[in-house]
Amino acid sequence: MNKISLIGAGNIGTILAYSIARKNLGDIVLVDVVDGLAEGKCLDLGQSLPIDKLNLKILGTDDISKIHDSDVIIITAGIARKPGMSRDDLIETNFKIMQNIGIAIKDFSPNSFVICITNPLDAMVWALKEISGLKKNSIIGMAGILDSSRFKYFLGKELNIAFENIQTIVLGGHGDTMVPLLDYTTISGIPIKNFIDNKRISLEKINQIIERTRNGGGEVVSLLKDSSAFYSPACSAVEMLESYIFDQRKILPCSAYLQGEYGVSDLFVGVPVIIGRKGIEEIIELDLTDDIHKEFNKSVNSVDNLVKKCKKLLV
Ligand code: TXD
Repeated sequence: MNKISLIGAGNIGTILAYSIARKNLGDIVLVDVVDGLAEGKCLDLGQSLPIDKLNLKILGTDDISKIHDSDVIIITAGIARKPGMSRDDLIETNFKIMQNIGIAIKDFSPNSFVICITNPLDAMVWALKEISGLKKNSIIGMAGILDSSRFKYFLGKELNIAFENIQTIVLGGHGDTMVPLLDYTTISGIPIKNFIDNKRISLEKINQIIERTRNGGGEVVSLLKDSSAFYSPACSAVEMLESYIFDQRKILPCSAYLQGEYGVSDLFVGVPVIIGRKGIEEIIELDLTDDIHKEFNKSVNSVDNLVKKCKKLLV
């Protein structure tokens, strides 16, 4: 069985542990700094195993050294947004947490495939790579699958078409500057342009959906008040996890370390990648129109500004 360590036993970590157990994806180590939190949740989760005839090993602990020799590590440790907060407001607190975790990965589990979820995502995954020393194909950020799924959800509801028929990609940083790609949006292989030309949906409505996608996280936070989204982020990370452990080689929009691709260097930015058992096996470069490239570059700049803050915190 794969060893899957989850660092952070909060909202997303809990759904991750439950989903991984139900899918029997591997033995689970759940880590949290709050006394008894991971232990209590794992005791309860363990007691559900006999009901579904599952026999995986589950350990809840506050001792991060238990992540040793993990096949996969998924990180949700950190504070989440409250209403009125931007993802960027989390940077100082969550950077310090990434520092501690990066050192632990380096010391106890340097050969893992690491999926970071903690916000501000593109900056936190950059910090983790910097501190842990992981190779660029072994560390990735989860955001684009969630953002693309939000776009598919709103579009599917508007068109009254099955979500599974909608293909799309969201590029760029995980924030208000993310770039949903209409040119690469199809419904059962039919370009979305056909639906606009046939007046099944207006461009104005699509732009409203793009805006709602950009604010998708904030909309949930404003309703929940003291937490942010957790079901859809957890499901997004599980899709990445399965592509890795089963060597599915799926093309997925994820935050990956770029070294010249899309004209970007030394930053993690949301782009289409192939995830297989070797980790990030390929970064796929798309042709972008000048307008979209401008939007993409704006998003890259917002990531770069956050990474600059991390570089100052590093010293
Ligand atoms: O698409 C995306 N990437 C985003 C990510 C989607 C939604 C949420 N996004 C971010 O994920 C969110 O802004 C947070 O930064 C993380 C985790 O969100 P979650 O909702 O799970 O936060 P919680 O419920 O506050 O859980 C965080 C847990 C909490 O139990 C802390 O005690 C624990 O992290 N924590 C730690 N665990 C281990 N080690 C350390 N150092 C640590 N510090 C805090």
